[in-house]
Amino acid sequence: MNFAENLKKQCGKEISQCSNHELYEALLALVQKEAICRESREGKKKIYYISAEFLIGKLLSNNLINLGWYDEVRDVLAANGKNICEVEEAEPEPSLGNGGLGRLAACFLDSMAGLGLNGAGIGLNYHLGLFKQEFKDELQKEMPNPWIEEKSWLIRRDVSYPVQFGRLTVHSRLYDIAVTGYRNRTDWLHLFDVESVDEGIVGEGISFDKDDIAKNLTLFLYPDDSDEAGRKLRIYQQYFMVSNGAQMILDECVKKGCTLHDLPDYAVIQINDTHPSMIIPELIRLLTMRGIGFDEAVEIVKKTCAYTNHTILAEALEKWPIAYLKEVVPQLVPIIEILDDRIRRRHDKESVAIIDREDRVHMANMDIHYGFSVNGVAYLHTEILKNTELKDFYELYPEKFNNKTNGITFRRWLLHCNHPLADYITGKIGAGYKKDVKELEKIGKFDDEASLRQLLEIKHQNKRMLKRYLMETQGIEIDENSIFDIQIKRLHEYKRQQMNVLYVIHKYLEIKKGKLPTTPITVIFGAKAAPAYVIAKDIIHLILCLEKLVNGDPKVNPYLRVVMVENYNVTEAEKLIPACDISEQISLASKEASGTGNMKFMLNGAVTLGTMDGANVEIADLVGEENIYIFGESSETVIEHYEKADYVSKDYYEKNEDIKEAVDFIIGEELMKIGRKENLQRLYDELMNKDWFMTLLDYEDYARVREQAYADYEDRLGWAKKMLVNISKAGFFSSDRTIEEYNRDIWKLNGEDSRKEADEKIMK
Ligand code: 26V
Repeated sequence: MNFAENLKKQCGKEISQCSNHELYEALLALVQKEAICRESREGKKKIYYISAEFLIGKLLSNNLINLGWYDEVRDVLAANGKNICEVEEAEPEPSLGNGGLGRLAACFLDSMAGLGLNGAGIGLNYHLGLFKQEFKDELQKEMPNPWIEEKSWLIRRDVSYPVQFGRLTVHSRLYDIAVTGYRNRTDWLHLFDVESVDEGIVGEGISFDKDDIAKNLTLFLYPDDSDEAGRKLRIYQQYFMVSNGAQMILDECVKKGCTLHDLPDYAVIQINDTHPSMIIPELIRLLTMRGIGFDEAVEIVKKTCAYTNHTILAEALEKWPIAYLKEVVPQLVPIIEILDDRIRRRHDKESVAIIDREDRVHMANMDIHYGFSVNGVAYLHTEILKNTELKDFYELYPEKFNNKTNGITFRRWLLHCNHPLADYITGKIGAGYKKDVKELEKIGKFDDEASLRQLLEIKHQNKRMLKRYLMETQGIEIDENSIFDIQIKRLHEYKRQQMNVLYVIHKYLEIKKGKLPTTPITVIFGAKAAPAYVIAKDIIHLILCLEKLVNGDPKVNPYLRVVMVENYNVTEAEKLIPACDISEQISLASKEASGTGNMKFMLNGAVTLGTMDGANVEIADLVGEENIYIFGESSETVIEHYEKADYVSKDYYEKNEDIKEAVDFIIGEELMKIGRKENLQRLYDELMNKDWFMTLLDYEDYARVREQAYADYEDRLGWAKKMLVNISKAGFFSSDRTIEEYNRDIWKLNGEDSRKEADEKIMK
């Protein structure tokens, strides 16, 4: 039976008679069947990637690409008067992550399966995910984000484990999502859930009874942790994830013949940030319950667990009060105390203790002592960990530290999201780069005028598509002939959206005074702020007020527009990134561990405007200074300012007229008319009196370099050359490369064998 007949049979009627939603569900069923056929039980050792977040995005198109079905499905649909893009729209996006950390986990699963590695993801099935962002009265409102429909990618399994919290025992339910490898095997993402979860307890917005654990355990991702009940709920969620994960891992290994004494030959567990860190004491507990002596259990766990650090922000490193743990997971406390005691006996530095003097458990410290590997996520980040943040640990265990620069899957971030560019590249250099990204560099040779003009035309086409999308979905009008200058990422002061805003205010004032930009500029933001992060929400308020002011001013809006996209998520990113000219990566140097959006933009032909931070450092190194706009103080200087505590934002305000004018504008008449005094004044005060992430320190250089980028944009062919260099050098940032490095240095699975097996299976 050919594919069209198959699809028709699945639909139960003519394809042309189906709604897009019916077609989506029929395709989902066919993909799922095929994915299950490609499952492989081969491979002795397995990598378990355990993470509180998997920001997987919509799955239909990606699965079609990975199975090699995409073109056929598109053509069959088209032959029946249907458009694959419209069918894609019918799929809800699972919102199982906050940002970079969760998206990275999703890219890694794609690469693991694509490389034929025996691997799995372990996480939680949050029913309402991360909140849905709505704007009302220029403010962020948080709403539930239900994404699970009757037919979904979740496969309900006959697997359940008991998980004990003090006197309460809950029984889990496992759901699996297939991770189709690009022309390779299927791996699984295991998401644990409880059946007692009750969406009915959600009240106004995303409020709910935080104490009713059986009903709320897997309701939301990262519930608001600004109060004690919220923080405890996070511990409940984390323990629920790791206890299920640990029980499943031990069961799977035993089934394959593992005696538990040899667990490290069967399993390696990658701990994604500290959210899953309790898997260390939990595994020790389970091993001892199964008859292994305590000392041996500790040694086994040490050889099985590896930890990835994703942030150097002190406030983001988890430290749980031991009192909370005593209440939620009393069975782990004696184990953690022994682990701490053993460290305290051997090392007298307070900085490496697990339980500190205030009785808080430092989760990262436990990971470092009781795991065999510690990695950062970009060159500079790992160096800062070794030399500054985790210096005392690096001195103890230099052999454990290693760098794994992040990557992104090119299947989603090029082949799926930018068909025109992918087709262009394939036309020039063939399809080899899809499997071996090193080949992408060959595109760099096509720098003749005709080729560069084609590249510009592709960008223009993507800008027109974005224009249409924003008009249809959010009623926003933009000019496709303007420069698209984009900053999309979680809202955080260290990422410095506020610095971008100050520049926009400056531009607005210049235009009002009659100094017009040669090419109009569209500045696009997309960001969610944590519900309890007050200043971040004030920054959103400022952006929304500015959007209203600028876009509503007929003297200004032909030259400048501000857009804040609502509910920024993976799907929005897939539309925004291919249309971008300038990629804003402007974090305070030393603060952004890596960034991965920077890589996605580069791959899609945007030019970076950024600081020497995170993976921007590697991007700069690869493309050369001609093809990137770098500004701002170095990480060394910034770290020195913190050490000496000598940064005073007011000095910069007083020294520079443009800064003064822009900062004053925040509480000036025009914005006050639109916005709320409380929010704008608070933000103004923050910038004037604290500015912890040194916005004003870098502003002058930022504005200068941004002007330079806009000036250079006027030479379109010169700009296209920069785009080309960026695309051609992006191969290094494939997550296939990252995962190969994890496997080579940390996991040490026998990838070749399982790849061969998978290939043979698919051939059959
Ligand atoms: C967590 C929190 C929690 C509470 C208060 C503020 C705060 C700020 C930051 C975080 C970060 C959590 C970890 C994270 O998402 N890290 C991101 O990981 C990406 C993948 O490695 C990396 O590209 C980003 O640079 C890094 O920020």
